[in-house]
Amino acid sequence: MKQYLAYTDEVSKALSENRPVVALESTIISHGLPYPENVEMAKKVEKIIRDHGAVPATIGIMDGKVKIGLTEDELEQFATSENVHKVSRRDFAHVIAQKEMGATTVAGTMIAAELAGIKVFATGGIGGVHREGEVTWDVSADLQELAQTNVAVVCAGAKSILDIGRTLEYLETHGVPVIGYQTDTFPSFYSRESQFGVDYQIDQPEDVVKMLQTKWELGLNGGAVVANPVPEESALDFNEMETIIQEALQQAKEQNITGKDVTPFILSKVKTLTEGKSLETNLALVYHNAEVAAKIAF
Ligand code: PSU
Ligand code: MN
Repeated sequence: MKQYLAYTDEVSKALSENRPVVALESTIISHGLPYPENVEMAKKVEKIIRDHGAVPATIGIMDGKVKIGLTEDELEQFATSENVHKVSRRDFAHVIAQKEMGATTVAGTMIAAELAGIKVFATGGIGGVHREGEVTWDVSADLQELAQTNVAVVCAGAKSILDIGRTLEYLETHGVPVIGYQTDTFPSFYSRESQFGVDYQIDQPEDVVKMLQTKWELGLNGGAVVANPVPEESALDFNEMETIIQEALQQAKEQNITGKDVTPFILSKVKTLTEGKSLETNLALVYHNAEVAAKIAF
């Protein structure tokens, strides 16, 4: 397995010295945000993690290797290249075998993080059960990865483009704990609230660590969701977002967008419909998640 992993010096040193490392995904760079905001985000997120005493490991696939940590030049390539696959579990082996470029989703990044021995991962929001998922069966592979892979994902909840209730049901069925970091409400990405609660509110990073260590020492495999609401000053109104999301979903339907194109399509429509406000919120919540993940990393 080791022959497929390639570390940057910074990450390899941190891991060998048992220092805290935070994994970061690359789908958000290649398919989640527009250029140049994507590369600015990628660099700033790494800086925030370093400023909070941990080492960032942005994960992506290139040259037949899973890169655990990317150089600035590689970040730029993920931000600008046209031919970057969106890599979830099912795509992982093919993209490595063909030596193509692959941006890892939450699921793909969790796989890589576990292989590298990284326990904490920061992102924007997880994928989930899509609205009308009972008809389309569109359920993100992120959920099944959380069911089986031992990595904690710090995120701003699940976007209300999804069916949040069914997403939480799926996680419950698969035994994935949903922790509210300093909140008892499951956040909906752009907003701090939703109609749903969390399983447990935990207020201190060291108590999140205790819970994760206990889970994994007990052999209870699988990940955990650490839901961290977007900072108040950057949050958008839940009801306003609902209207905009309805519109974006309608356009996706009319244009027959399916499969892995659904999430990027809706994100970009929401950005247009909010005149860029959603992009600012998206960046703010990613930065906040990076900070909290750096505090939790162990
Ligand atoms: N949420 C975001 N931005 C993103 C994604 C989710 O706010 O870019 C990406 C993540 O990489 C996530 C993926 O793992 O979308 C889920 O895609 P799908 O629904 O196709 O599984
Ligand atoms: Mn999907």
